[in-house]
Amino acid sequence: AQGQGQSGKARLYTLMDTYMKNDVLSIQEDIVNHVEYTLARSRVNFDNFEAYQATSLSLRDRLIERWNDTQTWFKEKDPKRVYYLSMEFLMGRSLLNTLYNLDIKEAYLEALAELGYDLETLAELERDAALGNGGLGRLAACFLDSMATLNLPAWGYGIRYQYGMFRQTIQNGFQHEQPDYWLTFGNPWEIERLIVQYPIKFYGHVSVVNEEGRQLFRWNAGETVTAVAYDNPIPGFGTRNCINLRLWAAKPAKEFDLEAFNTGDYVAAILSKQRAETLSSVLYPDDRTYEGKELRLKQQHFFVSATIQDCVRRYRDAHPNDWDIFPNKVAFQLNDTHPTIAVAELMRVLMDDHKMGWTKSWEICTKVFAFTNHTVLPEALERWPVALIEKLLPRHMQIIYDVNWRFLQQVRNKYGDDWERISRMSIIEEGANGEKFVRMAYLAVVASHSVNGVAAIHSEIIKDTIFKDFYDLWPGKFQNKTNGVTQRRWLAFCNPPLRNLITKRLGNDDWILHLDNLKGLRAYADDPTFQAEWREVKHTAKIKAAALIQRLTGVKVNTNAMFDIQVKRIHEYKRQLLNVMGIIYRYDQIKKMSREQRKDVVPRVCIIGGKAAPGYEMAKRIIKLVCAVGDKINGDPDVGDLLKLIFLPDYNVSSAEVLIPASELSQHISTAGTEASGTSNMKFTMNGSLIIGTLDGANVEIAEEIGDDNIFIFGAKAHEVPRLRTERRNYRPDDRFNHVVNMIRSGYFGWEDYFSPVMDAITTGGDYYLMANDFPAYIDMQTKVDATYRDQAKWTRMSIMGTAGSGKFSTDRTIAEYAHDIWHAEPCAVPQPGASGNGS
Ligand code: GPQ
Repeated sequence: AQGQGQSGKARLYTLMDTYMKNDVLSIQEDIVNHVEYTLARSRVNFDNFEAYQATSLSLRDRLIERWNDTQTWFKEKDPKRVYYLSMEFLMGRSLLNTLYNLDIKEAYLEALAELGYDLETLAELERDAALGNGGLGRLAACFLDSMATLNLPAWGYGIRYQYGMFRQTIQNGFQHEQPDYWLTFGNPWEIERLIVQYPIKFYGHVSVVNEEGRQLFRWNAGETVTAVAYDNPIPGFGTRNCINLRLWAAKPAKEFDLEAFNTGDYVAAILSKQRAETLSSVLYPDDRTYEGKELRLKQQHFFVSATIQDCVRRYRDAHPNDWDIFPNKVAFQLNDTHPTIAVAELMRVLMDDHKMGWTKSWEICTKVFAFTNHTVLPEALERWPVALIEKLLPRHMQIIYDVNWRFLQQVRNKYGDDWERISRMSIIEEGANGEKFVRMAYLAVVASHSVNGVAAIHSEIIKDTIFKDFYDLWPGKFQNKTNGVTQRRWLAFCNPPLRNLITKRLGNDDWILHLDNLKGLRAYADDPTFQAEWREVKHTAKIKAAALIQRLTGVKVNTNAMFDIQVKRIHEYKRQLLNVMGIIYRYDQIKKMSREQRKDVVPRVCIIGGKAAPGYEMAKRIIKLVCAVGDKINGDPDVGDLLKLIFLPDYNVSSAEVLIPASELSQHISTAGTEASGTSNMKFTMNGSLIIGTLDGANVEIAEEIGDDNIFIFGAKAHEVPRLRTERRNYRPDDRFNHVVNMIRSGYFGWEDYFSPVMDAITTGGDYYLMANDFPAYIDMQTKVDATYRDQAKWTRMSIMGTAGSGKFSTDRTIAEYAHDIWHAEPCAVPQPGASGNGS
């Protein structure tokens, strides 16, 4: 009877009130309807994978309701929008995250159980969405969760790669890369928007035309591809808001090349169009090394151009012919330099497509762009050859030259004819052999109103080093935004026993939205009952991780040993080598002990995991070294359960969700000044793992928050590193270090020829990452770790204090700071259904 007699809009709004129901029966109906009508399988006979698909599709329906309501609401309220531009979004799985964020996990669990399906089993069937390499991509994913949860009118924009991060297998101790064709069985979470399409231009040439007495530049492209939108709903926690991650896929352009058509080569004409799809097909698996590949630049322009067109279109729908308030309605955050071509693209759109003058266009640009830097490693800084940009994006190259010319005028006005400074600061770098490059980071700094680093120490370092001249010129542009992680995925959802224990002790689960509340646990840090429960929770997680280890490696580990974990991309600066060398030293010590002495050894399971970029030889050798040392130790009856070394293959978001809760000690041991922030350090701390680490990245702030006594800090400080590097020549390494080097060199673990470049790098090769320098402090600190572990009451206290002190490291805090200090954006919360008539 409800809504009877209504028609048109009124009737529609009434119908909108009948949202999908979340009782067990309705959920079951929705699932089996998808089995039958979407998957076209029989509703009385479907396997686990079909059950996973149908379950996900039924959840997607629920997400779509929220998505539609949210986007309708945003449209009506017209708040300032935030666009997070990133080449990478390392999302992982969505099933459990959606169930938890929508707070319908229990109902689904029961609904599925009654139908004869186990939710956990189904969840395991989902492929990770691994559209990212590591920290930078995972940060973007955590940001989306917090932006949705904080009700910000924000969207993510990126690329829908068909091949995500490669799958790593270990064969005979060597890394092998397998393609990750993650879409093989479809992706139930995305919404294909075939009507949201934009043309993306490449190559060709620029001509000047006169129109209405003005010079206009016209870019006649040589190649056009189409960008098609795929929307991925991102639900917030404890809110109805559901934001969007829009990923672009390349398709052939609609317009066919009639000339080729007419010459009779019809098939060839069509086949050449199919090549457009390769543009968005594969994620570059190199972490922090700039490669300079043309396809990579194409990918950058492809997703940026589609995004700028989409955002400008959205703005103009709301504000036709009024550019003045564009900066009040739009903010673009550049996730590292990868999307920096957006600066030239927006200038081009404003000047060439919308006939705006330079000054006004530039003013708009400098108000809407903000830039985040994620590394100071020189090999990561993008420098595109001018010749390449000129060929691929001729109009953009002109614009970049113009930007640079005007910028250098400004520098000259301030500093006079200081040619050295001018050439240092130039966006165009002139190489020794006359080759010219565009320094993308400088373009990003010049065009942005805000430049930030990702941890306090890192934000200081960029002001003193890579951006020093820019900081002198514009001190007010620079800020810090310390990274965070979402405590939903990384504590509440991946570690239910800990979630329950914390909630029980704090009396409520408000901490899932207000992580600072965890400090309430400090009062119980010494409480023996609470400590016992805390250890029990850890042990439960260790059992789960041990099962994963056994499944992936065949090795059975003792869950009463200390779980010591280092998982992250393999890179020399992260110093997995320091970890292995420490393990070799430990092994050698144990070997030399009497039976009696061995009784005092604290048993350890050392776990190292991470991928090496396929072309990074040194990193691959380090993986082989870990495996070779592991083989030796794990098969040695003298050692038994006292020490194990596991290389865990294919480290990814899903295995992190199992390993991090199980960790008791985790290693964050980069050479001080090299790790911009690190984010797994935050996840480990939240989950009660103690850190052994250097004063680098966010470790510095973690130590501040949890207290110096609750973390094992060792090694050179960032400000000492430059001097220590110059002193390498005369440095006499400690005997213990030399001994370990000799063991490796002499073939104790086999493969001595293969390992010799690794040993050369840290000895005769100059030891850039200061392995020899930090090794003694590292093993001494490991001795202290063992002593502390023997005192379980003390250890547990430190563990609790870590979790209790990790409130700062929520991306909710990080995102609130970005919104306030950089984006000047306000929350825009969708009313709950019924609250105010569905936003009608
Ligand atoms: N990071 Cl430049 C990446 O994961 N990939 C990259 O290409 C660059 C940086 C990391 C960085 O190494 C970590 O220290 C940060 O915690 C992370 O970005 C997020 O800021």
